[in-house]
Amino acid sequence: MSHDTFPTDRPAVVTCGLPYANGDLHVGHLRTYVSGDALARALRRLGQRTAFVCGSDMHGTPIAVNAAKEGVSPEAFALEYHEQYERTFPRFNVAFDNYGHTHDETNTELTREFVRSWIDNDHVEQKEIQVAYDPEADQWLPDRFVEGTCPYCGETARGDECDDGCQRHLEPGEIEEPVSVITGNAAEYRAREHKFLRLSDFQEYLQGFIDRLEGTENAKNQPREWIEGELQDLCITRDMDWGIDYPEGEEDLVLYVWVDAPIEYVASTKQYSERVDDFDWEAVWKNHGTDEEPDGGEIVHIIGQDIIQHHTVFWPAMLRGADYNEPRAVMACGFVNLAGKAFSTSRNRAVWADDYLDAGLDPDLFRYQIITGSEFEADVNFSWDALQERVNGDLVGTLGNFIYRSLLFAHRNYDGTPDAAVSDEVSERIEAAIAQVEDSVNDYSVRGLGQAPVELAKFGNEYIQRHEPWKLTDEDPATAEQVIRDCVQLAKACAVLMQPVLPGKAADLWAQLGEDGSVDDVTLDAALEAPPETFDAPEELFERLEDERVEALNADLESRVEAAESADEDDDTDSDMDLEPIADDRISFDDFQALDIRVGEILSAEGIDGADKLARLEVDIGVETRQIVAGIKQLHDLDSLAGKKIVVVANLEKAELFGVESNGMLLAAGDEADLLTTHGDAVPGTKVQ
Ligand code: B3M
Ligand code: ZN
Repeated sequence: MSHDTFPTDRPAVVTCGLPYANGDLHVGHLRTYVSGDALARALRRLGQRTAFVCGSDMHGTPIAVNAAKEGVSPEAFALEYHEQYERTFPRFNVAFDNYGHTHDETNTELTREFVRSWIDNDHVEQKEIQVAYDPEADQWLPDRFVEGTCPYCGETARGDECDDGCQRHLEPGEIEEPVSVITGNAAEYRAREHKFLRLSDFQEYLQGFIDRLEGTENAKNQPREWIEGELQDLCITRDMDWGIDYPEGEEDLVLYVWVDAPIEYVASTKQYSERVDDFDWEAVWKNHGTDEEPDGGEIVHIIGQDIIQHHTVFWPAMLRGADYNEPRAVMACGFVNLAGKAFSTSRNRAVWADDYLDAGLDPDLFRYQIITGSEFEADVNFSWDALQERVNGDLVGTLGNFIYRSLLFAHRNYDGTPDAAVSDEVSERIEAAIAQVEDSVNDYSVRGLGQAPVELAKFGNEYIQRHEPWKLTDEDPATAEQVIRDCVQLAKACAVLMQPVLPGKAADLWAQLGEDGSVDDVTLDAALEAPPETFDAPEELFERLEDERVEALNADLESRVEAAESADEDDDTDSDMDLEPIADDRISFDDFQALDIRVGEILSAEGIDGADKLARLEVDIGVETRQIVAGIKQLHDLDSLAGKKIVVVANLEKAELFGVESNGMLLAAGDEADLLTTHGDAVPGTKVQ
């Protein structure tokens, strides 16, 4: 089945992955929220009835652990962050129709109903499994209370996910060599009864589902491997106090956080439809189709790429098992880096949401930069320099410049919109821009939503330049009127088209045009409707971000990072005791000689999309150029690596990492991957011995 093109006559729900109520938000976290907001707004501009909902994720082990550290209850701890997020999102013009949380009554009730339906539909079974246990703390160790080795890839992993390695979800009992994070002792495995959602019941259904699913390529393709393989049952209960109690009697069990979290998408929609007259949550969420092909409203999930499995395997099975509709699309975004390197909240290497706002910067500037900085699926870089480039180029130089010069000319010479008809050329160009927005929505490209108005303004600037109306006011007043009439129409079209990504600025422009009502309420056709006859003198919509300002913002960030790093180094000197002992086994000189170690020079380095840590390097090792994959993506500014000398093991067996061949290994020291280099003039290819 293929879906009807947007807009459809069915209600839509757009959701964003729920933030864990577990810490301050930085601008990297905001990518999915501003993108979801832009998509929801664009759907409405297309005339699609759309609810945009989200909520805070209040449960799970990280919150329980952090609350305990602060000596407060998990509920009080999580509520404080929930309230903070509720205040922060609107300040970035992220306008949820409803923002709830997973611990509220609506979600608690609905979650229990879901579980009861699974039980009634015979999808739940009880099994004895091995669960990690800390005998000293006398406590079960669910999820992040235990760390160990991933059975699939051998990386260090936490109890329920291998977030440093293969990114797989891990079931209780799977992690090898388990260690308790409470005492640091080796954990024991003990037998325990738990409840499972039998995912194998949904195997065939999920295969059909994944063929119907729309969204980004990563979300459509990555799950195939899981869905086509044997589906493991999902353990839906945990030995914990904090969470939603398992509904049927078992008092010492709560539901796994990933059970109640996505159900909040439904609960939040329900809360919204209880507040308004014209939105029926059941029309969207309940299944109005068949068992094999559920149907209802249009559900679009916007998430980070690390939770694709949860949204394309577990969640559709959970919905199907309770006779609910299925997602139409899942959009999964790449990582956000800060000036080429990963955000690190522990090192304070972050631009916090409040830092951005406290700097007095307009939220729309950030929205535009992060949305147009790359395709949604790819990694994107945030930096003050990148922001400056977008603001001074696209927003001030193109969009703002075109609108201001057009409206100023119109106001001065005609007191508003000149009395003439819009030319065919301009109305066709506006129609093309409208089509670009419609296509971007249907292609799930939020980037296209940001580009459409700026490209239209670029056309406008060329159009003005081509006709030079300032020369015509005396010589050929009719043509001058015609040209300016076109420009005012283009400016109005820009207001309508920029509303999804730049909603605050679109509202300002709407007011400058003397329009009644709100640009939030119009559809794309308004781009072709006549602007008011008169309007006041315009004001510049955007201000340049000056170099001094950017330098100050950069200096601020750098000093913060340096302060955190030197605190870290102090810690390191204290922890000499942590150094690993020298290996007992001595190797022979011949063994060492067997290694072919060479000086190399990095020619280029780029992150591997979809891989958290991996980068692909082209390295000149004298005799040839090698492609090497290394886990340095988050640890180095990849753009600055070209030209650096490194040391490479050249005769290591080839390996394939994330589908990319690695032909050699670079040498680096420690957790920060401090790259080994040379200090003299050894040229690439020189043997290290
Ligand atoms: N709270 C955050 C994450 O894993 C998690 C998302 C829940 S979405 C239903 O990215
Ligand atoms: Zn793994």
